[in-house]
Amino acid sequence: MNEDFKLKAEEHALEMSPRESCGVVVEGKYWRCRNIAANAENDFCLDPRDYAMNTMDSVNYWAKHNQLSELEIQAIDDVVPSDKTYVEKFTFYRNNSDTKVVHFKIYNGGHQWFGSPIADWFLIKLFLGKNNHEINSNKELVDFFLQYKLSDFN
Ligand SMILES: [Ca+2]
Repeated sequence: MNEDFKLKAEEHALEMSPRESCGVVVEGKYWRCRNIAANAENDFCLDPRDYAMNTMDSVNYWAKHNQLSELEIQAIDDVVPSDKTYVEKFTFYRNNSDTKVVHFKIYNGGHQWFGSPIADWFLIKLFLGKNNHEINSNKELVDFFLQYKLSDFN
């Protein structure tokens, strides 16, 4: 096992002393995190902004975790060009397996619940960005999970 992460953690601890240092180890690599504890000399609290993965890192993590070696990228028809957003569907899969990781990438979209009529309200769009009308988040989630049975996870 690679012990490099221990050296990186020790190095970080020495730099931060007398404050507590903190970090996470992901796949053998040490990632520094900020300590946001009120009493950082005796306690630690990881800043969640430091260990949250961006969207594609998260998608790739779950694809790798599930050993999904194949990727299909499907452009969804832009049937509502007036919303100024469009979609690509990324499906990670493996032959001879029902396991999938599906990601809908909305280009120019906001931080929205896509397809919701409420997401078109002026103030919602003002604060959260553009809605998309090629997909409906509710429908995609339900359709995805209906492919599986609870007994699949025993
Ligand atoms: Ca569109």
